[in-house]
Amino acid sequence: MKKDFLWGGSTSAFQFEGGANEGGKGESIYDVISKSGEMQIGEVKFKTDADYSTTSDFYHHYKEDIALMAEMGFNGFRMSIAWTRIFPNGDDANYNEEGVKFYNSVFDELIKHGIQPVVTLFHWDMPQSLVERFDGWYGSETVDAFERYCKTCFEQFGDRVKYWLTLNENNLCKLLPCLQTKTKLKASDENFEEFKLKVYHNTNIAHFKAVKLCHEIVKDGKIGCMIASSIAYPMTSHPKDVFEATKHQQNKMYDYLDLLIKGKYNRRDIGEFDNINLTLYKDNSFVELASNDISKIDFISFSYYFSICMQSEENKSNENAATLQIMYQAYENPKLEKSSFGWTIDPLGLRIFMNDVYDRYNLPLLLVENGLGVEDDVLEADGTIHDPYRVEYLRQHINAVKDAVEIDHVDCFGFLPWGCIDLYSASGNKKKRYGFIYVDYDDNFKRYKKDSFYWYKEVIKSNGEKL
Ligand code: BGP
Repeated sequence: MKKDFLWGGSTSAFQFEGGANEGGKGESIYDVISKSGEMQIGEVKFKTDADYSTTSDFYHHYKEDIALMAEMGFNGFRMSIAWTRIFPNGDDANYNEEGVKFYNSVFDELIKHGIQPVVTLFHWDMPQSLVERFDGWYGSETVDAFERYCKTCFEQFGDRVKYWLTLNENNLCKLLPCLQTKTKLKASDENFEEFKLKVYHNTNIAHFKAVKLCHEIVKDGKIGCMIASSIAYPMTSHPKDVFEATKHQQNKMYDYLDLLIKGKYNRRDIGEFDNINLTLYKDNSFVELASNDISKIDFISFSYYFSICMQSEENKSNENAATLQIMYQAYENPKLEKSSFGWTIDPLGLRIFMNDVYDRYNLPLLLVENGLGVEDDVLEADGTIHDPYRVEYLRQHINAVKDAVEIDHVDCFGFLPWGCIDLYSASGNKKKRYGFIYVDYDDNFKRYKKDSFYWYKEVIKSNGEKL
């Protein structure tokens, strides 16, 4: 691996930061979820006991956490900025000084320890006030507010933060357009298509505006998109299954990347707009913004956890829906093992994806989410946590990245696995843990080093040689 390869970990504000009632922070949609104890992903509503207002309390533990990261040898750390800590209502007249001060301290601390911050501008925690007033991303006012928020972030932090990511996993926006809106629609609702495409289009304007601003404001700054990689295999060699798998990858990944990188919607997306006579994509200001070189990303960052299988309805050979069926309408791969959460374990799928996406776009890659989330970690009486399953998962996946880089010559410049210090799951589960560091939520958020901590430290020290 290259000498300056970024080794580290990854988090998001709403899942890791806590301190929701401090420092003048405004309410985000996750604070509302914490209060109501109810969450909705797509059309599925469920109860959650995850209190996102505290989570792992990075807000008060950042110095200790950054020292632990430095001890492991991190030279990169992905986090997100909580929009509501900078603008409590999303679009206030002035930014919240306390919020800016908090992130200044975090970035200073990271730089002091030789850790390069990689910052996501929007990791889903939409200001509740924008949801109430403008229906979140459905309203163009939200895009304007986002632009101002980004400008503030670049101006305040751009002297130290050189790697930026725009919207987390926005390739899933068309699948889950109501995640950050007040309106909740079912896919079968009459106006769903229109709503979905307007939300999608607005998030894309927001993305391009952020990229442009970053290039204008941050000296030597690099900005990328962040996508959920979703490698799909055909269940059999039947052409209909192959077609389903191909279609999935187009719809869920490549149509989106085509827009961001080529600067215009591809024919399938245009077909969707045309079907309901929406002409938004033809607006001059959009065409100009999207096609301008200054609005083009510098790299592609992505998450990778599992692969899925697709099959055609008429040719069904496997009735077992994957756990992620709700989202992807996918099926279990009979050839692969699964984690206790039903996610397939497929390191080769990671290498396949990296090759595919690099062949298509020829842009550097940054892996910003990967790892094994389980409820199995046990804090022993002596403060140790034995997690060989996590080491095994990561060993296999780091090997896949190495193969992609060293054998296939893919340009990948970092590995930042998810939840390097335990945090709350995005789907309301506080017991699912990914970290090298255990957080005791029942005892003042105390931190403990897991066995994987010492293993990862050696991996980093040897630049990926000692696995
Ligand atoms: C990604 C999100 C993260 C994170 C991760 C793991 O989709 O970007 O926020 O949560 O998935 O998923 P989970 O939290 O459900 O284990």
